[in-house]
Amino acid sequence: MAFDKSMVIFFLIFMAFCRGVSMAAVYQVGDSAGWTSMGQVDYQEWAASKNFHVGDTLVFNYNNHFHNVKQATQQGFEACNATSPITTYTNGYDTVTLEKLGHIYFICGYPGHCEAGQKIDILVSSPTSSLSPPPSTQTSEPTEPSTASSLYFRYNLYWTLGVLLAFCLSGFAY
Ligand SMILES: [Cu+2]
Repeated sequence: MAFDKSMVIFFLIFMAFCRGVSMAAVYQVGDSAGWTSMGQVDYQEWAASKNFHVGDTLVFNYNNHFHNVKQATQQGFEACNATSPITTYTNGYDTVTLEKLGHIYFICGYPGHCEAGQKIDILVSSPTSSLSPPPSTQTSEPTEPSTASSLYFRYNLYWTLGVLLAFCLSGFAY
């Protein structure tokens, strides 16, 4: 069973790596409308329609004569207070990589823009593994598995590895 356990661990690392490489997404905030105060985009609705994960990238596309991007605290976000931002971006085409789980808040620092709705609350969640069966439940089963079930488990593991490998490779193809 030790061999199987090490395989499982390898597997989880492999999967995390694979997902990290092939599943990282780039989102242009507000899609084609970009980062604007003109009311074309409901940023809360936009954010709610996405699933953000660690490693994903946000792109803020805007005219930097009229807007900027300030990463705010939750209080700053709620009060539209841009006086003490965590980070300020002013390029007009700013990319922000989501580095940790939880909420990350952005507002526009120009007067009235945040109040007009140019603010966004991004919730970064951990990826849900929809493809793999949970290997931990199998390994935590009582000891003394019969030879048959052990063989079956190992066979299953290789099969799953093959499927995942194919999945990852197909991910790279896009
Ligand atoms: Cu603005």
